[in-house]
Amino acid sequence: MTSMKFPTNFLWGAASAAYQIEGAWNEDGKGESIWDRFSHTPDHISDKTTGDVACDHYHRYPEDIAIMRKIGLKAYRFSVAWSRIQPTGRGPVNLPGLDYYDRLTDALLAANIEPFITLHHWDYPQALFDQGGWVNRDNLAYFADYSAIIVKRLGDRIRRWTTFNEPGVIAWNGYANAEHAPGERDEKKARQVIHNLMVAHGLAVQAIRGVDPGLEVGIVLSEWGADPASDDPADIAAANRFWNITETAFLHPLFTGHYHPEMIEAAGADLPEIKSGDMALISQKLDFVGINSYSRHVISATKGRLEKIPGSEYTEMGWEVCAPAFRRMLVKINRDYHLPPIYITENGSAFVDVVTPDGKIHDERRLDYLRQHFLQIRLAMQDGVDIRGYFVWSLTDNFEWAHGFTKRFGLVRVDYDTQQRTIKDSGEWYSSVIATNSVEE
Ligand code: IFM
Repeated sequence: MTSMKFPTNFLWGAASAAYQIEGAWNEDGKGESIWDRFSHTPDHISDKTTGDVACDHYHRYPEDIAIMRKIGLKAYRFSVAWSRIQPTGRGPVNLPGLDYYDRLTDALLAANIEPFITLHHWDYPQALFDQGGWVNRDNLAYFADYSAIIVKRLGDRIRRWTTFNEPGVIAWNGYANAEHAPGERDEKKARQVIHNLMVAHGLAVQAIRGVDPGLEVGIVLSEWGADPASDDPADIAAANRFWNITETAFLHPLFTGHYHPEMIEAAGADLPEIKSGDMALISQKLDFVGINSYSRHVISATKGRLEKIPGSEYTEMGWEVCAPAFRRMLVKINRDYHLPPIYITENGSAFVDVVTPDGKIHDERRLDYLRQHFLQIRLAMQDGVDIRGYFVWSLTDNFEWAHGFTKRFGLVRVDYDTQQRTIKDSGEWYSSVIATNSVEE
């Protein structure tokens, strides 16, 4: 068996997000977020659970960091819950909330694990939503104010900063199809939210650099490949159109300074209001970009996006396992947009896990998913894509948004009754990948 070696400084990590793991939803002065409100409202979450306790990471982070250390993680990506810092999304700082992230940061550094921070991973303060949320342009500057507060406190210890996680999901799932908080169904609003999030990103980049110009700043985008269903020119054209309208909706404005003409055409009368100066703000130079990717889209000219490809394997999320598409997508976005260094900020898979009588979780399918994707990343690097690190989604099983606790993505199993953590086989295997800095082919 041969193995593929990774560069010495490759940053192997795992990722998480505040609402999905922290719990402590109303402790130490934290304000309500739209996800608190959404999960507390009947019929929004498939298993009728909430993130009130989740993995209780807020209290158990020392134990979780000990697990990270055991696995050998070099970096840990986490997000900050805005309403812990400013309970209503603006105004005075809630010091106990800020202190929590300070302790978390110090504990990570003490374990020799680099903290990699996301300023906003969907848990928007409810009070700001009540004032119009991301649709209201007047609210955008609050995100920059909040960002500056965190940077002032943690910027001396955290080097890499990202503004938003997957802004497309905030806009479409939150404002257009009501699958996520805040549960709106208005496509026109969603299009304005897309633009406003980009403006808020630009303001936050300025705010972060205003505090410390030496920090590295980026954003995290969800990018899935878009493959044609066949070689038929009509399918190829449909896949290209899908790509230009959805998958590059953020890459295009961020890295070219304008929206893709096909996206503008698709928006029609729902085109968002764009003010003078917005596009320059949006397309400020970034130090890196975070890419989250799990699968690919397959597009047919006649049937649209195909749900099932015969012969393909699917995860519990209903997402096709297709690692070669990961490499193709990375090569394409890098070629088309001349990207700065890339971190794979999320990649992973949900499968049903079985605890065997020996107490172990032999999650071969997750392990194999990771192995295949690591190899494709390495090949993409050989193709010339500058990939500096990789974060498995996720360190632990956690609250998978509208699916509640029914989908398990973790390298580490969480028993939600006892909060007991068990490293799965995939976690043990990841540990050996990190230790040898290589993956067997
Ligand atoms: O759990 C989510 C995460 O919060 C954002 N990216 C996709 C993951 C899996 O659905």
